[in-house]
Amino acid sequence: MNANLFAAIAAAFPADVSRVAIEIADPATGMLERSVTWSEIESRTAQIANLLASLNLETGARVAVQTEKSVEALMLYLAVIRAGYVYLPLNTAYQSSEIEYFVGNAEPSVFVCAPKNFAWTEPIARANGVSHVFTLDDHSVANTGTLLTAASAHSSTHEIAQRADDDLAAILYTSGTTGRSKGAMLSHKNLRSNAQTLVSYWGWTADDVLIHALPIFHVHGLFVASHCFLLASAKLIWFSKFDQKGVVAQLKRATVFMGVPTLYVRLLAESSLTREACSNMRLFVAGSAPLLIETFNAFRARTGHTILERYGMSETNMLCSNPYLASDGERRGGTVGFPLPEVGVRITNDEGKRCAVDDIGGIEVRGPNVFSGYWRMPEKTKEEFTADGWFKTGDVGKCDSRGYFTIVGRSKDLIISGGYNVYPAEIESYLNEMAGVAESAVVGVPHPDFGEAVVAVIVGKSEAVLDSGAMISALKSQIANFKVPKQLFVVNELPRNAMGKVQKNLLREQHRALFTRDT
Ligand code: MCA
Ligand code: AMP
Repeated sequence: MNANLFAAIAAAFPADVSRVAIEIADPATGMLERSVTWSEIESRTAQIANLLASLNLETGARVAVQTEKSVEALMLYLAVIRAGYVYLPLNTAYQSSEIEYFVGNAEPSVFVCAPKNFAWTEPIARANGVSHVFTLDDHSVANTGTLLTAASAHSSTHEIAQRADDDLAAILYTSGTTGRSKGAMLSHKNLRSNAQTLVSYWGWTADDVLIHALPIFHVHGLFVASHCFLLASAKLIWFSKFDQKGVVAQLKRATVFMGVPTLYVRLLAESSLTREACSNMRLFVAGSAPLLIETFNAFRARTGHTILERYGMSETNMLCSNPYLASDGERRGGTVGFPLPEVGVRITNDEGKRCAVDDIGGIEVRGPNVFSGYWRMPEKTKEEFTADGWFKTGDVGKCDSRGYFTIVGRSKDLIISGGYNVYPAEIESYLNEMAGVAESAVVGVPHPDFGEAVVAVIVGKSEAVLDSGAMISALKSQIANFKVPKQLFVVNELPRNAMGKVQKNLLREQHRALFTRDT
């Protein structure tokens, strides 16, 4: 048997491959612009896979990709898997120092960028030993760029590369509480088993139509959404960018939607979101960040639909989900439901012993969904697994007597803003490097749109005159825009406890109402 994830995808193709697989919508209006059939998925991924094969890359070679969201970029992902190489997606917001790190650390053989970024990313790639640099344009200028030009010279039939369960399929970088990002190594089995579980647990069929409005450089949009549609041979309505008006305009034709909580907050702000608009829908899925109970309740009141909240991580794919079928239980707001079939989830105390019902502890997971380790970081990998093989998520939670899991916090110092992770230590390291800065503390505070927003508190060196606006502008040129603090305060000193540790809880409390009227 070929354990290549693409073999499972190809086996699920519909008998009639002339059927439309993807309809591409104009993000703002929702009007459909063009479509892609299953046979085009087959031929386009084959051509790109043949191009990659012609480059004579070593086994396990990484293909790093930083392009705008487009169906062509999805084809590239599938082609990399198909050809048996390792896909490395990069957030489109990353700046040069971030790209430099990822390329330097992962040592990809191929780098694919947006043409508009070629001038600055190509030198970084070449300096880090990348042999092949291609461009791939976005949705607005589809089918352009050197990647597709080169691929068009190749055959549109391709034999799927033979891969074993544990062979690497993707590396997803996830930041560390201290130090730099770590590459989570995901195998064909990790991705395939999780996708098959979700297709069955969430009741997918070939009649489903999924609105895809998430970015495709993270687990949620790249794996959960895309794999479910592919393995169910369903249909996608493709948005290159989320826009609430455009999405609501297409809801009537769709059956499934997936979003981070910010997308639900924005949908609720749209008056055209009504029961009627959702009358064809069967499932709304939320995850990647906590869904506020207010959002959960407001959505149910407005649409009659109960959002299914689930819980995942780059290292583990999806681990918990509220039930889909009423016979399995109700969907409970504020919880992430039950461990998925075949996935083990437990709560442990500081001594590593299982907690009693309702007791709070660390969330640990094991199963076919769990990654094998961090790329070239064996020590870090060892630290994150227990002696008996469970992965320590860094999330803190509890399990009630009916088996529902609730995430109550995080032991990792992490901010999740609009579904993107921001590690305070990383932002602090940039701030601390700036002229005149003695020290800094970065915290997340409630934000009505993004859930949490990044705020920085700075202490200047004596005599230094700090300009918070200039510091924010400087950060914007260095790091991805979603990581840049929305506000920056200059203070005389940071609050510290008796041990000298900065009391971030006091800073969070002090700035709690910065973006909300709630005091
Ligand atoms: C954009 N901005 C943000 C964010 N996004 N600020 C904070 N947090 C954000 N998430 C800022 C930009 O910096 C910019 O600021 C301004 O908003 C406009 O940028 P733009 O890109 O136009 O914003 P947008 O299109 O409105 O994007 C908001 C968004 C997007 C649609 C909510 O952030 C998004 O798609 N989030 C989803 C992320 C996701 O897929 N996460 C899944 C991770 P300025 O103008 O000052 O420059 S997977 C995961 O977590 C696990 C495994 C799981 O369980 O799924
Ligand atoms: P990432 O590093 O992007 O994979 O983010 C994974 C983290 O997102 C998890 O460790 C959780 O802290 C958080 N997360 C994912 N889903 C949920 C959820 N439904 N509720 C709360 N937090 C979540």
